Amino acid sequence: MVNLTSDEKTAVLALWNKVDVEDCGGEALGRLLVVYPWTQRFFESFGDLSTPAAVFANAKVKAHGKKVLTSFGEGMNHLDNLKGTFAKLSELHCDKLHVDPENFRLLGNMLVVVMARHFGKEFDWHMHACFQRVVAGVANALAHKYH
Ligand code: HNI
Repeated sequence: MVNLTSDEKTAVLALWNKVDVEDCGGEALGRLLVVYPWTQRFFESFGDLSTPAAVFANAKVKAHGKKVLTSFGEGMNHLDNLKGTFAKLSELHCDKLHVDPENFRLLGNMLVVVMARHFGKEFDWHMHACFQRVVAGVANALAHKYH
């Protein structure tokens, strides 16, 4: 559940529909790996992540960022049922991938930064507040099945 009015949901979705998931996904995941370098340990198979330039040029980072944001986008269409939407992925990240759920929050923060950079003034304080609630809701949903 994300606490947004129906007008806010409409506005957030309208902005989301302009997001290029490949571009923004690669940038958000890339920023996560650069700003919080300990997150690189989940992506040892991705090859060279040794410098910011290497991270942002890495095709596997781009491809995985696209996958993650595409999945995030599914959540955008189910803002009233995020826990159900992300239940299977929550189990996967917990049981198989062993990703600490704090990382979902860190990635959410990076996504907010990327949205602000891409949309500039269109990403105003109100949109920012709404979007912050969305990323927190997705992070909660992904953490929900952890035990
Ligand atoms: Ni995440 C795989 C969605 C955050 C580490 N992740 C996936 C897949 C999806 C996905 C979809 C592919 C699943 C499959 O193969 O069936 N991840 C999401 C979403 C978020 C998220 C929606 C948050 C918005 N994942 C994170 C974070 C990390 C993370 C923050 C670690 C820092 N994810 C992984 C790893 C894999 C993964 C590792 C497996 C990658 C691979 O292909 O080997």
